[in-house]
Amino acid sequence: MSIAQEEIRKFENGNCAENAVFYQAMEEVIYSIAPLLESDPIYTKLGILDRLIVPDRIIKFKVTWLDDNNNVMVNTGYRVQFNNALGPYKGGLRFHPTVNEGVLKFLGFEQILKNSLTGLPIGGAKGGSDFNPKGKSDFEVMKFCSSFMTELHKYIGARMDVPAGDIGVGAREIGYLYGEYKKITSTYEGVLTGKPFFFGGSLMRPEATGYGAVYFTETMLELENKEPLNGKVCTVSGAGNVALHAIEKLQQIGAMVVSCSDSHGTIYDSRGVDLDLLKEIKLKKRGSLEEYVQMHTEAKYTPVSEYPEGGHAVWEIPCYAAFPCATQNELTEVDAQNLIANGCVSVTEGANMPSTPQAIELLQSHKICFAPAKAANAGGVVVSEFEMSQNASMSKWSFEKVDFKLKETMTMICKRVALTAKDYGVEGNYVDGANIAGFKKVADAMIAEGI
Ligand code: NDP
Ligand code: 2IT
Repeated sequence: MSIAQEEIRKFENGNCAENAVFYQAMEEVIYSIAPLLESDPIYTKLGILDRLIVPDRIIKFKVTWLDDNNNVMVNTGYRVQFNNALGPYKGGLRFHPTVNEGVLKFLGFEQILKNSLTGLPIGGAKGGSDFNPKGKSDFEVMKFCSSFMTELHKYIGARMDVPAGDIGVGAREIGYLYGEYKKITSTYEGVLTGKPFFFGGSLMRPEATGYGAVYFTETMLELENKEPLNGKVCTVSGAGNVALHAIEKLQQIGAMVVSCSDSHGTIYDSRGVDLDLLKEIKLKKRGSLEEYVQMHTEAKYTPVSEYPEGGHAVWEIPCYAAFPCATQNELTEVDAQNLIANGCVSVTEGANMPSTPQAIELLQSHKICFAPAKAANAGGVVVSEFEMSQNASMSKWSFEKVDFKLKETMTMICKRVALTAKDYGVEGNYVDGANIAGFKKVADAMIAEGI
């Protein structure tokens, strides 16, 4: 029995709850790439899949720090270095209480194929901690980040492994992590991306994932002969880095965004959401969306406790295009049924794996244009790689240059995914197209580099 079969057998036996999301991600890829494996026996002969699904290494460490009351706090830190066939390990850090090895393996595995799709020289990794930044003072976040980097710095480097942000890790955390790295190593190098602009960050890195998801959707709708987003009602979930910048770009191109959500509830504002207020509440004050309805009393706030059975309030809102941008498995079969019933035409995954397999199957069977995360949200890591290039050459690119190259890259990824799907007899299936195209490039590199 191959490792892949063995892994799936374990999953089917329900032995490894912690790894459920990793198996979910892996199973989708295994089904998608079947036509490729059948068409060329070299991949099976050289055990590429079995080698790809096992990370090169998992680093797990203790993080101790003092809170503001001088209590000793202990968290667990991780870095999953999955595959560096195409370039240095690359992928974000997530700070969230739900982080464990399984979550980071799912994210790291997706990242290998995502980074491959960009055509840029970057391998796949992910890391993070079960540390919860919510409710912590800036000083506590700084102390945690310093302690986290005290251990992590041993395993990263500008040409070895370059972490970035993800849920719970933005410019503030990257700044503290970078400060500690410099203190320990005395080197100013592009070892982290997503840095604030004034000490080595790239312009447009904060906007990149959200903007990129919209660029991808524009190309997909054009390729699928659907009407463009201009003037259309769109729904977005999440209210963090990805969601707010997706909203920003959608508004810039003339779409009407009527929703957003956080871990406590959902906003529906039929006149279009007030982005400045959302940024004030979520980015500046790190508050709850409930505050939005205090300023806009005509908007509706639905707390999580009132969500439909098995579903989410945000996907009950009629829309032309939906953008799940919060977290994994936030769009279920119930949600997909609601989107279909309300005439939705396209779903773009801004978050990583936000749709359940059942939801994807249902959406695709109803011919909804479906843009999978590893292709549609690649804009963040694309601009991260631009940041690495700028750091390596000690240069600064203009906003216009980064935006132009981001749009060009997202358009290229979309077309390549669509073409690959067509070549392998699954035209219009962007999930299979992304998995085949992403896998093939890494697999060919692994073959060329030997066992
Ligand atoms: P942020 O931490 O900036 O924002 C996350 C948002 O999602 C917040 O609004 C948060 O609510 C909400 N959220 C998080 N967990 C849950 C949950 N369990 N249930 C409901 N809502 C939740 O993260 P990002 O915007 O950076 O990341 C969002 C998604 O995009 C993730 O899947 C991430 O992996 C993915 N991604 C991020 C990239 C990046 O460059 N940052 C690049 C590519 C993908 P609250 O405010 O209440 O915490
Ligand atoms: O999921 C992702 O692509 C990210 N969190 C961004 C990774 C990066 O290295 O910029």
